[in-house]
Amino acid sequence: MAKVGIVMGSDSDMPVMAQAAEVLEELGVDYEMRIISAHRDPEKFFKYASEAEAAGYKVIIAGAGKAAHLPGMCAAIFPMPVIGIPMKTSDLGGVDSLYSIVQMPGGIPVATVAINGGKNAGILAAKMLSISDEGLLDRLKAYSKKMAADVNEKDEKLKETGYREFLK
Ligand code: RP5
Repeated sequence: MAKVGIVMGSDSDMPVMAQAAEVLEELGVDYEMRIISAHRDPEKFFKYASEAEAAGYKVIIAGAGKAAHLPGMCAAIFPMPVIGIPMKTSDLGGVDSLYSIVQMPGGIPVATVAINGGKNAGILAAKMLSISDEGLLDRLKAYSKKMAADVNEKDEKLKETGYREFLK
């Protein structure tokens, strides 16, 4: 049963939402991905959010752009954590999406990541689930160690070669 629901307002959000899916796969977390627009198909959206707990989701990652109401409306209905991803937009650069998602009224939080922050949304969802999953916590620790090793490897290479060779 998928523990994370990944939902986006449009297929144009897919490249960013795929980053969340990829990191969840890497960490061995099951997810289910859907395209459901709160604005264009509100009835379907309401059904999705109302049935999400019974479907077994423990966290929802919701991404939207412009007047980005999808994450906030998920949080209004779903009783467990909702992570919001603001999409970069062509007219206002994603600040429109960011403000729409992050400025929730008291009582209905959305854990908002950076504009186009799909990867961090996936990691944050995994961290939430790791509170009650020791195996996942171990995989997250290994993921962090690998990141440190990767950056150290680059630093060693830079020290060895100098920046001109490094850039080649
Ligand atoms: C939102 O409107 C979507 O999340 C998307 O980011 C934005 C634009 O949608 P499209 O016009 O690209 O379908 O609902």
